[in-house]
Amino acid sequence: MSRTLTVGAAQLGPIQKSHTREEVVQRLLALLGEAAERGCELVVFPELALTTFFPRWHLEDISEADHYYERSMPNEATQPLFDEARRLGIGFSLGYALLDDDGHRWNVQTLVDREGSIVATYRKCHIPGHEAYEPDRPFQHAERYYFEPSDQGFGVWEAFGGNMGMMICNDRRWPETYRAMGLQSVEMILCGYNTPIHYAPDPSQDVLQGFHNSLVMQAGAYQNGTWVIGVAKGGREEGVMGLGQSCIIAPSGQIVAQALSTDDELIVANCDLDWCSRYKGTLFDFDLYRRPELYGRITGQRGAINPQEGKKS
Ligand code: CDT
Repeated sequence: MSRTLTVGAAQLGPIQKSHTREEVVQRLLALLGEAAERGCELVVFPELALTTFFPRWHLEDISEADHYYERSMPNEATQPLFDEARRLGIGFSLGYALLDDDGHRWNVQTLVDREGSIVATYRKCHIPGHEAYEPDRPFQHAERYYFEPSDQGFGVWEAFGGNMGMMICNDRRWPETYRAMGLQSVEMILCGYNTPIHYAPDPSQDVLQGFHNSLVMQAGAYQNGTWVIGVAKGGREEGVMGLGQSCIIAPSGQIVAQALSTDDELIVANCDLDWCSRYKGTLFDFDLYRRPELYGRITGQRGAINPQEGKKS
């Protein structure tokens, strides 16, 4: 039986503060319709795909941001997306902010199968940016104020005929993200992102945003023998330019499709999940070649130490 999955990366252009959930869902539905015409079985939408990227503003009272969070999924605004996807027989993955019944705030991505059932909801593990207001920045990146880091880690789920994982934006920059899923035989990682071009702590990185984006996802795909589907919300949103460059990356590390615009744009690839075994069974045969007995620092330590510290010069 063929294990080729036709996947669409449904990049979004900007979502302004004034845009309603209903307007955004109409855009998602248009991309879903195009995906159906192009034969997709799974469509991946970006991180925080239902609202503007609100962590760019710091609000003294966090409850003033409550309207940016979903309280359940599906809900009234997103039910049409669930209904249409089910009617078309297409699965999808959607990023959004979740305020749960216990008052916890998560940055999540949900995977929905072709029958419309939720497979899993992943909580972002690496929360970038800062917590306190930083007046010198042209815009904030206060994700650490708005979201808790996941308490669940990295899962892999059997769905769509393969082993599926998820990660969200900044997670893609950390090799541990891919390896934690690689060790669970992941064959496809779905990743939504919002990456501002301007990085205030070190603006020399601005011109490298596109390079770093593909660098980390191509390396993660290759080193773990997995497909990676990276999907942006890009373009000028509330005056802040976001990176597009959504891409579909093969287990070889090669980019097989890439968005050309920073608008709503669907890119599609036929992803052969059996391609993964060519890497997992050879160069990256973990069982044969890994040296976990030497990797203790990776889980035992967070920050880097200086080996010279405490030593006599
Ligand atoms: N959304 C998100 O995680 N964005 C970060 C921006 C850099 S940290 C300010 C990213 O890693 O792309």
